[in-house]
Amino acid sequence: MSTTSARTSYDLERIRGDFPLLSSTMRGNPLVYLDNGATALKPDPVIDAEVAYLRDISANIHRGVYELSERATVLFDQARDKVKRFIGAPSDGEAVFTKSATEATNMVAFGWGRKALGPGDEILTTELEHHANLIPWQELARQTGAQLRFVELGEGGVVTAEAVAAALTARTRIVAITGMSNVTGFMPPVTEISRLAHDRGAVVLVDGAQLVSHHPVNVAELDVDFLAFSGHKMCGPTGVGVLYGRRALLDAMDPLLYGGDMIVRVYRDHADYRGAPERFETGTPNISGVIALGAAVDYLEEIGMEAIARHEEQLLEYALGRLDGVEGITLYGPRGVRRGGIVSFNLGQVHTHDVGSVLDNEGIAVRTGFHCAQPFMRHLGIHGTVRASFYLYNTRDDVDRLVEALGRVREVFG
Ligand code: C6P
Repeated sequence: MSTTSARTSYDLERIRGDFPLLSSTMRGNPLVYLDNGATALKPDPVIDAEVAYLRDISANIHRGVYELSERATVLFDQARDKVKRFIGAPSDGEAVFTKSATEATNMVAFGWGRKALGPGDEILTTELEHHANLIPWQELARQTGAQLRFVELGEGGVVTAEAVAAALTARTRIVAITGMSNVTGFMPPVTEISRLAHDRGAVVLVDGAQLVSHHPVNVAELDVDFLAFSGHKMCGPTGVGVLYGRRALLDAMDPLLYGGDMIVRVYRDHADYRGAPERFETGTPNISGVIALGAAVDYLEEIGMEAIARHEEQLLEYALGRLDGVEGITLYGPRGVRRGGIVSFNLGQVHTHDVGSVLDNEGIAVRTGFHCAQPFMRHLGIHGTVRASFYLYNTRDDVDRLVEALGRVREVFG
């Protein structure tokens, strides 16, 4: 098996051994999983942590005085500490468990935005965004009379600090921007953007759904006010996500849901609420998912996010080199800028779903279509792309299999 670097001690073979699905076959071929942008495969330690809770603990948190409930509470709280450490949350920052990155952006749009925005205020975003970081802002603008504005994109969908500076105004209340495009892997200069936004008195929300799983993230260094991400894209389970927020902002924010576990005292006609994060986590949370997310953090940290990012960078370079040589291919996304391990392309006039079907016949899983990013597709003047997205366990052999299979697409569709 090829590794992407002889210089690092990145043990690709061992890593691959941790993921049971990587030894499976699909349509009679060894699986090549290149849909990590949609969700990541899960390693044994994550699966084991979730199963161990379900089998050996099963109790609810924060409610019982008996041992099983205490064990569940300890593991749940430990998972929050791990997540906070993973993203470098400063002491005045909090990590709220949500069901997804989508829920996290909605919580900010409606919990914070409805109170903070009024007619004439501006929400600044980009056409690069996943719908999860666009539609909540469209809806917020509709409900508050605020205006949704867009940063002008550069060649290949680049967002520059200069373009953000040009779009910011004295009425900008929030800049909602992706940390990494799910279509091209492009990573906007978030630290500079935060500085520019803060200078104008705007807050910054970064959609970290792709960024957090693939790159070291430190919210204090990025100086962001909110960060939304999902557990399932970082080797954790589905149904659990995170909203990081500065405490002062979270304290000023309304929850989306109301009920048990978020309260201090309840009277007939009103209740006193707890502070963040509990105020935003009413009802029984996804306890097994949160605990397994904690295990995913441990797993990624043991390998090292720097090492994972380097591995993917090298793999991307290799993939771009190989794909550049495929006849009839159009590759999207900027070159020579910071990019995560995602490649989007079209092959001649062949429909993306047809490409995906041929690849599937070869055991290769990719995503096809508009990737929940229709405005960006429109910007590119296309209906969709074929997307191969890499993660810590992908190899050069995977890229070679992809390139080979694209040859089959050409044979089938001419
Ligand atoms: N993108 C993809 O294939 P959820 O579904 O809430 O876990 O994540 C939403 C989301 C938000 N932002 C970005 C940048 C994303 O990529 C995603 C999820 C998947 O690209 C599924 S549509």
